[in-house]
Amino acid sequence: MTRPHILLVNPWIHDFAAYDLWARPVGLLVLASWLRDAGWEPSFVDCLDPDHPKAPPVKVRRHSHGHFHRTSIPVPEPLKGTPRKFSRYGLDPEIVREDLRHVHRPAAILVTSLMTYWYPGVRETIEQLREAFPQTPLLLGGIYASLLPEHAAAHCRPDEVIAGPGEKALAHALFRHTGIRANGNPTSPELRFKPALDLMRQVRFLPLITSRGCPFRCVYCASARLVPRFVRRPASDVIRDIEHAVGRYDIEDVALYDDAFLVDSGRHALPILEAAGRSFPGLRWHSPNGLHASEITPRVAEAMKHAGFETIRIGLESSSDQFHAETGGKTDLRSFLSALAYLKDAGFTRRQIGVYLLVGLPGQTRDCIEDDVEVVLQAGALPKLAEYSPIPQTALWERAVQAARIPIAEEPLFQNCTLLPTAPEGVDSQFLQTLRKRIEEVTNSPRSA
Ligand code: B12
Repeated sequence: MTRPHILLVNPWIHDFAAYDLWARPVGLLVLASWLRDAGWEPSFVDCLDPDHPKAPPVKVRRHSHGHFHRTSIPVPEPLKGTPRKFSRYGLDPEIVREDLRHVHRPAAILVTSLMTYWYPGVRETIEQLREAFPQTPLLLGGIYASLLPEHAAAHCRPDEVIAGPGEKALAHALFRHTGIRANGNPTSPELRFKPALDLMRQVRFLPLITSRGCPFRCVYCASARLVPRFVRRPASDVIRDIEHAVGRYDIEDVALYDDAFLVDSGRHALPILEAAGRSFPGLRWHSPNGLHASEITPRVAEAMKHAGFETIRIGLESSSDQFHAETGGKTDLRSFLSALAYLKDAGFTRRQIGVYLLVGLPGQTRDCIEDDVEVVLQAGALPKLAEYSPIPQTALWERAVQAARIPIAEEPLFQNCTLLPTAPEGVDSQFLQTLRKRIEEVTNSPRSA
């Protein structure tokens, strides 16, 4: 019997700015593995594909990250007046249209989504898919669909919105829409972590996910809403997957997608990193997503160095202990400073240790932000200002709605971090530019280690 065909689609991004910081649609590719196991034949169209032969070549930076191809498009109505250019990131629509003409008619289409404020790209993608396959059931899932399911149903008009981790709900939904029953176990832990990398045109780096969710409940973050139970893959399986990927693809870089890679490191990250250091000496590791400072011990720092960590990002968010006590307690200043000392002892340089600082939170003053930057600079690391995006369904959401200058609850485009929607007077792009200049001056100075 031939396997039923299912088309998986990674949509365009519409935004002021987007950068391919090891960004791949891991959620969608994880579903592809499961679908394969359940008897389907998945194919994949990536509107962001940096390796499409018809797209202008993208400049790939050191360590396999790079720019997306982009085209200027009009600023959406609600954002009119924002003095910044707006773009569609990814392939030109004609290229995608042409590719869709060559896709064998699928029994169902799955579209993923990421940032809530990227929904216009999702909508455009769905419109194109409807043109190509008007009769085919189309299901929308992913982060935007999970955080704003009603908005997604009304504005993107899929046949169904599926919120949350897709595996379980998808089996039922596919049966309802196609009459095809999936076999296999949709929640098999083995498959929840295994993106079907072979569906990508080129595997430039390994997107690695070793755990889902996070045991912390920070008020500004949606991780626990998106994945209610923190689950981890056995370290030995992670190592086996890396081995497999290294054997099959020409890769030198690993990008971690975990929210809480280092938590309980003795049983998880340490065995992974120590085995990686022994078995894959040339591999470079990157964590564009923040790591937990409190989990960095001297042994963890050593293991990170030995494994080949190159890009470390720590989620400090604020240097104030009061802030941490009030928002989730994932770290405090003392733990952060110890972590930095251990990382430095292990041989990491300032440039390798970026420290995320949240800026634009409701009620956060300029003084607080300046203090945070100084603390990180003094400690010998690289401050990375991360503009706060208010996220529906998080504990901080109601406060953000109250504090916002623009109606973030009515229009997800206003949740875009670039707009600093909840920042108090004075915390604006000019202020951030001044801070970034100061950071550059200090970190570029010859005395900076
Ligand atoms: C990795 C990651 C990144 C990566 C890149 C991600 C990428 N692929 O492009 C990096 C580090 C670059 C990044 C950056 C940012 N991120 Co981010 N990121 C994440 C993270 C940690 C994981 C996403 C992921 O891949 N998960 C793993 C896969 C397996 O899960 P998944 O995609 O959700 O897929 C599952 C389900 O959703 C579902 N599913 C998915 N697709 C489909 C489709 C169908 C049809 C179905 C049925 C189901 C389904 O099934 C999948 C399997 O279970 C999430 C937090 C989280 N836990 O989700 C934040 C998150 C998405 N990021 C967030 C934010 C705020 C940001 C930044 C704005 C931070 C900042 N201020 O700088 C930037 C902006 C990026 C930009 N402008 O370019 C927010 C979202 C905000 C919002 N308003 O929507 C999140 C939710 C974190 C948070 N703070 O709560 N991010």
